[in-house]
Amino acid sequence: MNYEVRRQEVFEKMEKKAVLVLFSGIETHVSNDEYAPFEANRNFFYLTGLRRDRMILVMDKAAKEPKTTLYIEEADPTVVRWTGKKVSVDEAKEITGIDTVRYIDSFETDMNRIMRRGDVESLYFDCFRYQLEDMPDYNVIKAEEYAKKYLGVSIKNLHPIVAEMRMQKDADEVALIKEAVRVTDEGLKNVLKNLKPGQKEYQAQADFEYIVHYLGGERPSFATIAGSGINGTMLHYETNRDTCKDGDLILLDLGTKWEGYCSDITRTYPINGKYNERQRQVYDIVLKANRAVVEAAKPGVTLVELNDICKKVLAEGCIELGLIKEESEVGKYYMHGVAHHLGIDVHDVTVSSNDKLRPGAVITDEPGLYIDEWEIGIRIEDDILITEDGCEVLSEAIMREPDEIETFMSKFKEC
Ligand SMILES: [Mn+2]
Repeated sequence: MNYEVRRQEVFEKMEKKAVLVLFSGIETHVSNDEYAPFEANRNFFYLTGLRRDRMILVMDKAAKEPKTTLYIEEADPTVVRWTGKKVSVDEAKEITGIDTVRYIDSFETDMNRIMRRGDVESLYFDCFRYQLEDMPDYNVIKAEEYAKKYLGVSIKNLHPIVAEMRMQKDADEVALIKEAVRVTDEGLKNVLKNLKPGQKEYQAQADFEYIVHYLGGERPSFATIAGSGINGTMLHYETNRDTCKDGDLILLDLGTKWEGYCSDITRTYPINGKYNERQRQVYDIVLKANRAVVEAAKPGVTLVELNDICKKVLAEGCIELGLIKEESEVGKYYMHGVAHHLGIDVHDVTVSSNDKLRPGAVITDEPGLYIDEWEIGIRIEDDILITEDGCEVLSEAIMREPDEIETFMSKFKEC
């Protein structure tokens, strides 16, 4: 990964007399001595390749020569004994390409020295907040601290600058998403090999997640959804405690995290190995919508337009099945968007859903129909890379044709 190139782009987009201060973050306390698994600030990871806590990236554009400094924690032998190795100065230099790496205890003094120069007019922090009612992120807390400490210096938000960059993936990033997709494919095959009436939804989840870990994925990229029967109609069902019944479908929405990058795939399988007629009719409509989005996905198109194309196919299908009379009623059976960006986050940064897609964008393609009265929930989700003149389905190899799925399942039926 060329983190140097990314930082250079940030330098160019920053105002002239500005300094960027970006924290990787600190662990979130759960209770007693338990901490939530650490997740580094995504923009910090994007600009450095590092994902540990207590690191700080400082990019000083106001200095005579623009200067980048990385601060890391010094390895304390006692802490290392209990919690494992820390990144060393040499490793940090090697990964990030930053020449100046200093220990974190000199950060405050260094910052004071920079601010005393008197030439810094603005400070950039990652001020992103998903929802205002969320607990403020560590970077937001720090931004507020500095705003109070250095009155008269304006606080700028780094997030839109990096978000814009993160929306187009480079070849290295695409390669990582492809790996995440490949592991997900293997995981889904393992689910299919074992799927049978009477098993629990959490067992399908376990069959998938075993492969994720066995093949070296970091972890599932989000809480695995394994919803059988009516549970398949609940969009973010993740209880996974019910029994898979003969004649029902199971909807599996899942993914793998691979070196920081996510896949996000959904497949809907017949628990007993065969789709019944009605399930197949609904499945074919959803598949048609999935393929229509693949046909339409290219530079210049927006996520909103892709969703309109998807909705039209689903609506026509629902009219044919007698579920609705007019296209406008399709919202009764399809209530989410067909696509979102995918990358370091499963729902990756998006400046606006009305922005025209550019080459390098990686998005999902996930039409679905959720028919409570028939206890049928079907979603077919693929991951797509926008290319110069169209798109590449990164998950093309993951079985989605009903015949192919049935044939595959029949090979593993107990005789
Ligand atoms: Mn998705």
